[in-house]
Amino acid sequence: MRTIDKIYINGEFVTPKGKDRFDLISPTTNKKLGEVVLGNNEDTLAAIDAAKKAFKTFSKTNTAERITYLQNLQASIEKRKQEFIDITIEEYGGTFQFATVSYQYMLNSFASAIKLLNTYSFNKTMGESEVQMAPVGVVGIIIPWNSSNGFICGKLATAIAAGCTAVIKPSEMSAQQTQLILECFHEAGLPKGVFNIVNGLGEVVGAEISRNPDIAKISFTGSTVVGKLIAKESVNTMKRITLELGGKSPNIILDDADLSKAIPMAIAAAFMNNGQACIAGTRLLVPENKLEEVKKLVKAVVSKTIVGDPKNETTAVGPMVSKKQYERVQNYIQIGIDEGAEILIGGLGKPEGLESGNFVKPTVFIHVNNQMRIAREEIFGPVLSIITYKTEEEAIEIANDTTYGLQAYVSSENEDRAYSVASQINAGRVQVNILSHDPMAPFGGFKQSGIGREFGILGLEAYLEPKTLIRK
Ligand code: TXE
Repeated sequence: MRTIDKIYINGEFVTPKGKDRFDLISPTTNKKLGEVVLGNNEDTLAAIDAAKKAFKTFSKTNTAERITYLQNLQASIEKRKQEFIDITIEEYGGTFQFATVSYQYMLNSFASAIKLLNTYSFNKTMGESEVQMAPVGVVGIIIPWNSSNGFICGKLATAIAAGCTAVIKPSEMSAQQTQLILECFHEAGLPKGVFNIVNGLGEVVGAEISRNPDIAKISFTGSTVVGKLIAKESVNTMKRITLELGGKSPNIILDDADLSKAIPMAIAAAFMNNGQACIAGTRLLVPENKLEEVKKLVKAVVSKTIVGDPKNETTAVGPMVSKKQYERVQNYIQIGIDEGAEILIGGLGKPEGLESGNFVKPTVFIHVNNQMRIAREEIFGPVLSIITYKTEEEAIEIANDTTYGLQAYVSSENEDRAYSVASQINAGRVQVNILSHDPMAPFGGFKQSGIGREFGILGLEAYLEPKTLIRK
């Protein structure tokens, strides 16, 4: 049993003024792992004040200094790889495979921020004028539980590259993961107040960050519902906002695709991170005349998908993060049944022998139409809907018939054709015959999947304000 009873303000681990506690529960066993003491409003104000003071000097640092800080942060996490993997598995229920990828993502976030800084010019000439790209100010970073430290690194690396200071509010469910990264970052020797971390509830700590006039920008990853609340609150003080929200990503299998490659990739895209991924490919669009073949292959791949203890290196799908998330996914499976979709494999209840954790049977629905709730709403669990189409045009229409637009996938043996289809999909990123991530390219959503982009030059510029200097 472990109690996380410190938050991080102005370069020090301090006892929060808040007294409320939140239980940390293992998703694999549902046994209590420990507790976290939740910060309150006063704690949040203290963190914002520290970040505001630090901004005065940190905003004046030059590129070389910021590169050194980023290198130090990166080095601080390099030494503790195994601990990051272990804690992601224990506290979040991420599989060993996911925890390993997630750790690499953390390192890559710093590497790509350093790479950007090596070429980016904060002084530009536009027209007859000089344009200075100035750091926007104190940034509020609000993140969820589904890749906690990955999100902290991605957002903090960019904030620091831009010369901003930050107040970070992770999910209360990720307190042990937060504690580990804090111990590392503390050793990196950054000036006091450059980053501050307050554990706490969204409606307390997150809400204060959203309304506080000293926060200039918010970078948020989470649900569309909370993204809208943050956007409404932020507009009162004209904060800049980057919102990375939900998705209902289509995966178009074109009629010339090699199904022996495309289907295993589709299952991996749907069930990645136990299905708790904003980019999960949850709508599989297949040519009507290939349905029988697709059904056979999907059944074969899913029945071999190993569900179970996330520690096991071969496990592909671990438990849902919480009982609440398990129930949410069960509820959606019931909705699918009630709507008249048919279960090809999986279904309600827990897999045999895994009753003690929040395990869900990886579930695939057929006979889904795109108007059903299981095809329109983000489930955030290992649930895939197969939808058939007759023509390429219809496939594109179905793909785009969604309120979301974060990611899409296309499979075809003909790259040019796949590219042409990809270019007609309204999504921030389309993966053609691959599952990958490019930390130098922008990432973010069309429509209700968010506002703005992270990563690459556009991601960096979201933390900068252009200042035009017109001289005689
Ligand atoms: O996310 P929330 P939850 C989706 C997914 C999931 C559902 C609920 O469908 O089932 O959201 O998950 C903070 N002001 N995604 O409830 O609530 C909160 O404390 C300011 C998609 O965990 O969006 C946490 O730190 N902040 C997603 C963060 O917002 C507030 C990832 C995200 O929590 C707040 C996770 C408020 N009023 C869930 N209320 C993705 N796109 O990857 C809460 N928060």
